[in-house]
This record gives sequence, structure tokens and C-alpha cells, in this order.
Amino acid sequence: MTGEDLYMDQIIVEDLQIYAYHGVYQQENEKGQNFYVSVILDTDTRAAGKADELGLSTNYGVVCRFLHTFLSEHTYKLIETAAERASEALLLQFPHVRQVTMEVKKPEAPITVPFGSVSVKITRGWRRAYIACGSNIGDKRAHLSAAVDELLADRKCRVLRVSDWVETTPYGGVEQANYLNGALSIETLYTPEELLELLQAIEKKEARERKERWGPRTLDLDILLYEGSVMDTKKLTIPHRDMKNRDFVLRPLTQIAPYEIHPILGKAISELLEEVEENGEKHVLL
Ligand code: A4P
Ligand code: MG
Repeated sequence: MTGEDLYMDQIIVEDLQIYAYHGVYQQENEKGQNFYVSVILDTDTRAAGKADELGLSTNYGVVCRFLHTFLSEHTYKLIETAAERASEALLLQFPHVRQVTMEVKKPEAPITVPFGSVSVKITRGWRRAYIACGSNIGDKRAHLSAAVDELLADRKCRVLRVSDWVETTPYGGVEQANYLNGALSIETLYTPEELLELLQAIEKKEARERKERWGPRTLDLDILLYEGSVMDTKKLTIPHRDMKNRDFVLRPLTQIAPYEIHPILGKAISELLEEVEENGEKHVLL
């Protein structure tokens, strides 16, 4: 837990009534019906509460107005989509809101048996991720800076911290030029798979060619950690499978997140760096 996570307060709106046109049937899109939207906004109200100052909090009146406009001006077939898009719009619009739980109820849905209400409820939020970056071809510094610029330009990512770039000797036994390596922390609305897609698009933009395993590259962007998640699919292993053996990853990561815990090894990043510096391969050049 970091200092900023100490207070997780909530602002709650229940059953905001919105006349809108969402539905699979043409009649629903033309005639419209009432939807009822409830939201729980995870935020920190401590500063506003102490100072009695609305400017320090999220104005729930404005939130209601925003949701009303958004959901009546857009039309979706599914309430799943309505909830997804409206949650994302809220998270992008209100900077103090870290997470949204939204329920969209449709009590007049065209169902041929008696029912009370039908609804979809989702939780979406900003998730913290750590990314390793490396380059060993061409203007290495420019490639790494371009990666940061691309992330800065993406609305669904907020770049929090960027490490120094460190020069490192190649790891993995392939004869190649020295690398420039670094790490960055972001908050993102992307899922891990979506984040990987974005990183691969950025690599591609920097004209990276994938040829040899562990071989030279203009830009390599790997996800190291994603909000304490552990996953191992065909496309994605999180935490990064080999990070504990790489001083060129752990040194920059320690600079920006020394106390972050590796969710499998249960150790702080700075501890893992100590271990590799004592017993492992040394690639960071001082
Ligand atoms: N993939 C799985 N998990 C992840 C993850 N957490 N983040 C998959 C990113 N990608 C992940 O990666 C291959 C596949 O890994 C992806 O398609 C993705 O689905 P790649 O970048 O396309 O190919 P690669 O370069 O062969 O693999 P990788 O794992 O990125 O290479 P490495 O192991 O990072 O090695 N020496 C120094 N000093 N500094 C370096 O930065 N880098 C390498 C690259 C070798 N030696 C180095 C450095
Ligand atoms: Mg990679």
C-alpha cells in the first residue's frame, strides 16, 4: 500500500434516471425508455472533507449531469456497452476518480415474462503498471524518448515516473551492441492484453524488426508488473518471467519503485536488485 492508497473513500449516486435509446430493437432506439444508473466513485475525499472545499473533491452534481448527457446523447445496442463507455468517459473526465463501479438498470426492457429489473454492473479503473524499455540500435536515447512521448500522448495512459536511462552490456549470449535501458510507471485504463497491443504498436512505429531471440532491437517494451496481477497466457506472462535475473531491469525499476512487491516472489524490487547484484550477472555499466 502506498501513501496515496491510505484513504479509499466513495461518492455514491443511486438510480439516476435517464431517458435514452439503448437497445437491440429498432423500436427501443426510436421510442426510448427509462434507464436507472448507479455509480460508486472510488476517490479520496479527505482533503475536501477537511477544508470543506468542493474544488478539492468530485462534484456529484456535475457527475450526474455528465452521465445524463453522455447516456442520452449516445445510443448503444447493449447496456454492457453503455456501462463500458460511460465508465471510461467518467474516468477520463474526473481526475480524482480512481475506480468506478457502475450499474445500468433497464426496468422496461422488452422481456415477455414479468420481472423487476435487469441490469449490468461493472467495475473499471486506473491500474498501475511498470514497463521496461530497451534499445541497442541507432539513436537509442531517441527511441526510448519516443516511447515515453507515445505513452504521454495516449489518453488512457498517465505516465507517472520515468527512470534514468542506463547503459548496459547485452544479456542472453548474442553478440550485439550495448543497450540503453530504463523503466517507467504508468496508470492505465487498458487491460494487460490491450497494454501489450499498445506497446507492440509503439515498437512497430519505431521500426522494430523481430528476428533473433534476445537479439538487437530499436525498441523493446515489456510489461514488468500490472497492479499486483499474476497471469500466464500464450501472449503474456506477468510479472515478466525473467525480471529477477536482470539487473538492467531491476536497477531502473528500483529508482522509481523500490518498495513495489513482486507478487510471486513476495519481495521488494530493491531486494531483488540486491540479490542479483550479489549473486547474478552484472550488465549495468557505471
Ligand atoms: N510476452 C510475454 N510476456 C510479456 C510481457 N510481460 N511483456 C510475449 C511483453 N511481452 C510479453 O516478445 C515476444 C513475445 O513475448 C511477445 O509477442 C509477447 O506476446 P518480443 O519482444 O516480441 O520478442 P523477444 O525480443 O524475442 O522477446 P523478449 O522477451 O522481449 O526479449 P527479452 O527477453 O526482453 O530479451 N540485454 C540488455 N542489456 N538489455 C536489454 O534490454 N533485451 C533483450 C531482449 C536481450 N538482451 C538484453 C536486453
Ligand atoms: Mg519484448
